[in-house]
Amino acid sequence: MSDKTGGPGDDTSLLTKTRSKTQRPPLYKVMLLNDDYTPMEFVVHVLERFFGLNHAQAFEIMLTVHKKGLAVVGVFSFEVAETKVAQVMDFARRHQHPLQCTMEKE
Ligand code: TYC
Repeated sequence: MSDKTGGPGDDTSLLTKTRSKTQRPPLYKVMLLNDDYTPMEFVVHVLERFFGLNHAQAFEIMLTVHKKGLAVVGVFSFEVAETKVAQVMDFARRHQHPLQCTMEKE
């Protein structure tokens, strides 16, 4: 019997599958910027409080920012990164320190 039923295999376009690579959600680097006024202890406290670092890790990253001008403090999903930046900026503002925290797509 001829295959004119409109069933599978009748239309060649149905055989063209779009191959889509598995999509990973984009990640965002959260960075701390150096300035001349924010006390070192305050920065260490911020890193412990908002990024879950222990004192030694926090001190090391603070020193990297102090010496190099900036450092990545963590990599997160967009929403988590946005929340961390907002928390740090708000905490710094409330303590009247000019500390800056930014995020950038990885
Ligand atoms: N440079 C500051 C000082 O000498 C310390 C500092 C470190 C400030 C890291 C901001 O993100 C920063 N007091």
